[in-house]
Amino acid sequence: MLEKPSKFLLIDSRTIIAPASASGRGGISVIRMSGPLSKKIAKEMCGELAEPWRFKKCNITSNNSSLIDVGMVVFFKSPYSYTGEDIVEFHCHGNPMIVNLIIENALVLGAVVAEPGEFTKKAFLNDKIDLAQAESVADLINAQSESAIIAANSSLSGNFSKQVNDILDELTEARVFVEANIDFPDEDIDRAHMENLNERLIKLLGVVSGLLTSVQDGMKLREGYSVAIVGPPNAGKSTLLNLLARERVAITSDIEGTTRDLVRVPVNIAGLVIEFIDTAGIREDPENSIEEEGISKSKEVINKSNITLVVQDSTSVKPFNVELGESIVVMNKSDLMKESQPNDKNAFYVSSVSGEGMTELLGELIKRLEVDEGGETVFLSRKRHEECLIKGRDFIDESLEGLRQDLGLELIAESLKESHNALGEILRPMSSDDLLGEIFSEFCIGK
Ligand SMILES: Nc1nc2c(ncn2[C@@H]2O[C@H](COP(=O)(O)OP(=O)(O)O)[C@@H](O)[C@H]2O)c(=O)[nH]1
Ligand SMILES: [Mg+2]
Repeated sequence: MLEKPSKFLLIDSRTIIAPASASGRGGISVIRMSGPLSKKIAKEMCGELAEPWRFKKCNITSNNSSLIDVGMVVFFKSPYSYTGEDIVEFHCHGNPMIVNLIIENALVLGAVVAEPGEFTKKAFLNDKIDLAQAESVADLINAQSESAIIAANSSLSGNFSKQVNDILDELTEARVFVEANIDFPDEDIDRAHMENLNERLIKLLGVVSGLLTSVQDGMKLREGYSVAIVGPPNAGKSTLLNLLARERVAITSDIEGTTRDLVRVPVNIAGLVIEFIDTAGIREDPENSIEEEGISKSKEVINKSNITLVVQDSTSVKPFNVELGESIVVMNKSDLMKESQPNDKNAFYVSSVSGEGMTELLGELIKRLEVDEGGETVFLSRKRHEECLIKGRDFIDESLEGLRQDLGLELIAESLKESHNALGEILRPMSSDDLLGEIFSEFCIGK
């Protein structure tokens, strides 16, 4: 028998409250309260509320009836609210003291301070959103580029979840067929049906693998890109970094070995956040152990970066025998070049002093880094999603192998069940409190 998917039952009597807007002074601050006591507490502080989902201008008073603020108050009636519970929002003047007074009064009347991410956790537990969507709420708040915002919104609106759900539906159908035939002897099972199962599983394997690729792109977009700047000493790596950062973040000089520590600068280019990492120059015979350490750090950075810019002084190219992954050769100091000097067709000639050639270099960089920007398949994703998809894919593969080797339907049913469980975990983990704790603890308070 197929087991029913596990479903959380939310028995939560906590009425939680927290500021929903960032702390500090501003035009307006928003405080959010969710739970069974929300309406009652709000009435005690503000008098009669307007009908649900309508703002009402209210006197917000403390428990000894003194006026804290005149603000707008709105009631979201369960189940049509973010958390699925009764929610009240106070929109008050943007003063942290006012925010604190409103919260303190609500606490006296029975509310408790919300934990980080608790509103979204309630939304998840009440089935308003699945776990991948809940994760995308945090990603949207933390997004640092337009691409990341678009991708987080894509996940939040359920594009990623829908693809996972479609795979789960397909797996359910396959499982129903397999389980229904388990008790029949082999010769009674329609061969055409078995072939059809085989074809469907091959197709499904392709779909899961495709989604895995999108997820891996989404992980890169979420984590941001990093580009290592390496090359021989004095090639102008730090000068190039300063030009990219539009400020003097790294010390430059014509003394070799000036840069020893890594200098990291996030730069927003064409809607992507790219962290450039300037490194110590690498040469064959470092003069002392400090420099040696800088060089070994550079090698580590090369391994962790998405792409490496290998910077050379175009007027005096030095040997640079370091193992590189994806890389672009940058011939720097083009302003000092004499016309007769040979042109390396595969390199990008720039001047970190005048900025000449930078547009072409950055164009190439973006082209090489680019994921499917703005495409509908882009969503922000995490290692967790990747792990579930890999597991799910491998179990489908195992079931296909079972079919090939005629291992019997019990084993195939078991593989399909494992695949279903692994992929289901993306949207709704079976029972892992630790996982939920880990995911929601990275949220800010009030979300
Ligand atoms: N003319 C010219 N000088 C440059 C250029 N880039 C760097 N330099 C100079 O080359 C020297 C070494 O630069 P630096 O950035 O410290 O090199 P690094 O060791 O690779 O980090 C400094 O004196 C810079 O002013 C460039 O594009 N044109
Ligand atoms: Mg340097």
